[in-house]
Amino acid sequence: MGRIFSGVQPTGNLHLGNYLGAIRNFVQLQGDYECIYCVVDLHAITLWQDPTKLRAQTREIAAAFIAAGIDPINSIIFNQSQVPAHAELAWIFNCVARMGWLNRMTQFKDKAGKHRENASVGLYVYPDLMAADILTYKATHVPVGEDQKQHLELTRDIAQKFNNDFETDFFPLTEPLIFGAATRVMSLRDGSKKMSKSEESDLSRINMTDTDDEIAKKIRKAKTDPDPLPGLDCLIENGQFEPAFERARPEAANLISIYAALAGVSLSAAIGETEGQQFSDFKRLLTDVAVEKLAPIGSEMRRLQDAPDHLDEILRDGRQRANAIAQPILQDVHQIVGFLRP
Ligand code: AQP
Repeated sequence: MGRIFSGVQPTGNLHLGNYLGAIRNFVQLQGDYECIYCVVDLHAITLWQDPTKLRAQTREIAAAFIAAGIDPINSIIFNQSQVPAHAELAWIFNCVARMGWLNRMTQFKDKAGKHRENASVGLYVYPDLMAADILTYKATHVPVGEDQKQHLELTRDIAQKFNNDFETDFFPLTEPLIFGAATRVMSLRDGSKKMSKSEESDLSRINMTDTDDEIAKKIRKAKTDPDPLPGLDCLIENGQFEPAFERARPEAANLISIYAALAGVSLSAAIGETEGQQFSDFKRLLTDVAVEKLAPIGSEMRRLQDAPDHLDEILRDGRQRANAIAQPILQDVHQIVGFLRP
């Protein structure tokens, strides 16, 4: 049985993109893999976080995992800072990864923007910590959204270089698992930008804890174009959108993908159902399915967050189980690198 590792940052505003691109897939993979799901609080502080909010946001992600259907008995749920192996292995990987590799990371460029000199060093070496998260457990597969593909490639480069440098085959070359009808959910206000927790406008995203009315309002206000919904000629053979169509009508492509993903149908089935509709009608359909699928998760999240002691107990149990896997692997790494054990 392969081993899955993946994480979500407790940076607030958990949204539909995080759910469709990642968390929903985490749920599906249980049973076929040994699953380790982490609230990556060390990653969160690469951008400043208010300490009180960080604690609440950490519990929010744990609640989302459970509310979405991750079983904390079979899968491991914990927060990253409680397993020291992540930070220790990240340091070793800081010494394996090359500056040139990190300079190519688009997420750093996007997040640091014009203020590169002012960005934290942590934000720059974020991908090394992500490689450590995964390889601390020798995970074989990592379910992520499309935006994390480049970091997964870097994880493989780090594993390969470590193995070459120390003439070993210790670390696996981890495979990304990017699947589902919405691997890259875009902003509701601008179809060229990804839906994101840090986007200022709350209208740009559907949060997992939004009420039915908020979901309906955000979909009603979502940006569209003047044309009716497209027919099947906007798809290519593999069932994906024609790139030229996506470039010309990014908002239409995004809303149809969200509808297909939430309704659990293929893009071609969604298009077959909605071809020629006006956006006003389609938005009603989309609202119904979004409320039907998301409202129960949101209300279960709120219920769980009202019992923080129970969530903390789950995280404590997860931490012990995660440590039990990570520590022996880290000891082997110490041995390979040549650290003296007293
Ligand atoms: N828009 C998205 N569409 C599909 N998948 C997405 N993910 C994030 N945004 C989308 C996936 O969600 C998982 C957890 O993401 P994260 O918490 O580590 O942070 P992120 O990738 O930086 O996502 P955000 O939500 O956009 O946060 P900010 O605004 O802080 O950058 C990952 O598997 C990610 O691929």
